Amino acid sequence: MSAKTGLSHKRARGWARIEALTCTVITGAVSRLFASAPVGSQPTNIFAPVSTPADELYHLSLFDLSVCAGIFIVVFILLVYAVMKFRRRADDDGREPPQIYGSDQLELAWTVLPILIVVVLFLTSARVIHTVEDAREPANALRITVVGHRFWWEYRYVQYGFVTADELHVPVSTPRHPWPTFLTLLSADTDHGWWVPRLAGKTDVIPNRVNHTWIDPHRVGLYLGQCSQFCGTAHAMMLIRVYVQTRAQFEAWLKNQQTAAANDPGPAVTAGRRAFESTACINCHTVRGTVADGRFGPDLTHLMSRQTLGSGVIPNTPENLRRWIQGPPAIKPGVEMPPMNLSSRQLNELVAYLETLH
Ligand code: HEC
Ligand SMILES: [Cu+2]
Repeated sequence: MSAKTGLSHKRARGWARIEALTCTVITGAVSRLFASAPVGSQPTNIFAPVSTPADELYHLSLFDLSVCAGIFIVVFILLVYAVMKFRRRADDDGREPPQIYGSDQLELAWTVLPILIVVVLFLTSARVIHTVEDAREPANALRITVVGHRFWWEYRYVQYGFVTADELHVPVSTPRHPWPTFLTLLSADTDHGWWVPRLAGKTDVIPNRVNHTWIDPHRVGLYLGQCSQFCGTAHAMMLIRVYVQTRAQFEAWLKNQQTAAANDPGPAVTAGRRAFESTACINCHTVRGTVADGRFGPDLTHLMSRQTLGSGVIPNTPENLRRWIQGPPAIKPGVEMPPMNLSSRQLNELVAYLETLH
């Protein structure tokens, strides 16, 4: 075998390997995207919007992606063509090829075309920003004030006079029965970001600044999100849960939230309530209808109506509740609630009391 054919064999094998690798990467990514759970059931999938602002962003990003893909394909084909056609040949004479300067046509093409593309991208983005930011708030809109805290979310239902935490409940909003939710976002301490990908884009939550966003979820379900601005140690555990309910479900939930705390008699519960009211819990937590009126931590009036504890970190079960009160940092490192050093009996009583807060 001559040296020359040996070289071209090697080159062919190299190409085959690159080709195989590219294929694996692309098919891997595509099957990742489509193979797992059906798109509709993925609670954070940015490619499955269920609310107008998220839908606008989705279509804009598809447009931007296809423009970029078009540019990529054209440039890549030209590049491959140039590499193949002008590669060094065996009979090359080693002299410098002719040098060409100044083609008005070429220079115009590669100046004007990119400018046009950028103008189109700018205008389409501006249109989406206008649709999302300047939407008129209808008179029947549900208005909620969101307050970001390190590392949990406070939700104030201003029209209904109650406060809850971590799990946002909103009604479904259909074209025939629109009932959108308009959010006013404030921060109690540092920068946070409210982001539920299937409902809307990110909105920064900044101290001393009032920001706004809105959602109109078309489909009932649970949609998940995440604080999107690094805000401290437990930032990654500052999760967001949005429960989109039918009108009837939502109204029943509203009615329950508006009531004061349950006052269940029974010796274990009474002892637990006394333990709660005589420890530092009440400096940080509110339970409406009791002396507890702290605002530093989540409102616990209807703690049992929540499915999770610690801003979506663990399921709300009696056992987890006990573990949480015993030592929150063991579950959520960096959390702002200190371990309370309670005796085992006090813990049991406290949990028995909290379990009555439906
Ligand atoms: C120094 C203030 C402070 C004290 C004292 C305190 N907590 Fe907390 N608590 C917090 C904060 C802040 C959170 C939110 C933690 C997070 O999710 O990041 C919290 C969260 C909780 C939660 C979870 C609520 C939810 O919706 O996820 C429960 C339950 C709870 N505290 C109960 C208690 C009990 C019971 C006591 C008294 C034994 C107590 N806390 C004392 C600040 C406090
Ligand atoms: Cu945060």
